[in-house]
Amino acid sequence: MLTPQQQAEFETSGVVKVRSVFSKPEISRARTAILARFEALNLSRNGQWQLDQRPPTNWPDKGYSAKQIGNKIAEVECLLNAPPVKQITDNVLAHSKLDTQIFKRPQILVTLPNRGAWHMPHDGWHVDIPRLPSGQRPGVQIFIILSEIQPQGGGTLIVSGSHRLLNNGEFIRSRDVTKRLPQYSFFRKLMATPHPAPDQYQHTESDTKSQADIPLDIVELTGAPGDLYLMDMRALHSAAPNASHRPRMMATHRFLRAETAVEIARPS
Ligand SMILES: O=C(O)CCC(=O)C(=O)O
Repeated sequence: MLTPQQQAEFETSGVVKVRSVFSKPEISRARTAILARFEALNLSRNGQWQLDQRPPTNWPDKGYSAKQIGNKIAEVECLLNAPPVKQITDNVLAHSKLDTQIFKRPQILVTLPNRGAWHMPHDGWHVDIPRLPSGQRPGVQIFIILSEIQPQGGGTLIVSGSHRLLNNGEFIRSRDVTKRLPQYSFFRKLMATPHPAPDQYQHTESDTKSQADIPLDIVELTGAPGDLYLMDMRALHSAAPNASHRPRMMATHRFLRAETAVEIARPS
């Protein structure tokens, strides 16, 4: 499924986009099932959003709580279990046996429109697993786009290149990865408070090349329904405001190597 160029990009950046992985009917089934969950909150009807009466919320309020919607949706699980996803994960995880206990099921990522202009978040940057002594790629996270997402439309943000930092043969807890990254100026700027205004937010070349010539950049997950992104689970990432007029709809799942789960359970 991944071309040699996509594989090379994934190695270097820790994130790569694969277009048109799913058909319109496959995506439509998942969208309809998700929208049905929002009906009970009076936010959708007959498979369409009904947001006219609802004022936009202030970021980071996504407009509902994840508990109200739940994550157990067969039509979404069906996408994440589909053969192309298996081929891609096998490809980048060298056919490793996977753990299914730590991350049991996919997650729905919906952000209803937020009030005001888009801004780069300064908090909320995180990784979902520790850095591990083996330094192996621990797993990959798949993001599937379920509705058109334009720039500043709520797509997840990922720091490309960040998966190659702090692989020192040490066990570093997830929250300590976030605390340690600001030793590099790129992350100091990214997480600074107060944060620069969006038009002043710029990384210089020296910021992006600060560590062993590893290029760092922010990748915003945008695209068309059916597109997929693959992220190395060591990459720093964050949710982002949705400054558009339509809900951001994505589904995600984390594919963790079984060996990683063992390493997490018994850090050396
Ligand atoms: O895009 C989002 O809402 C956040 C995604 C995220 O942080 C994650 O998957 O860990």
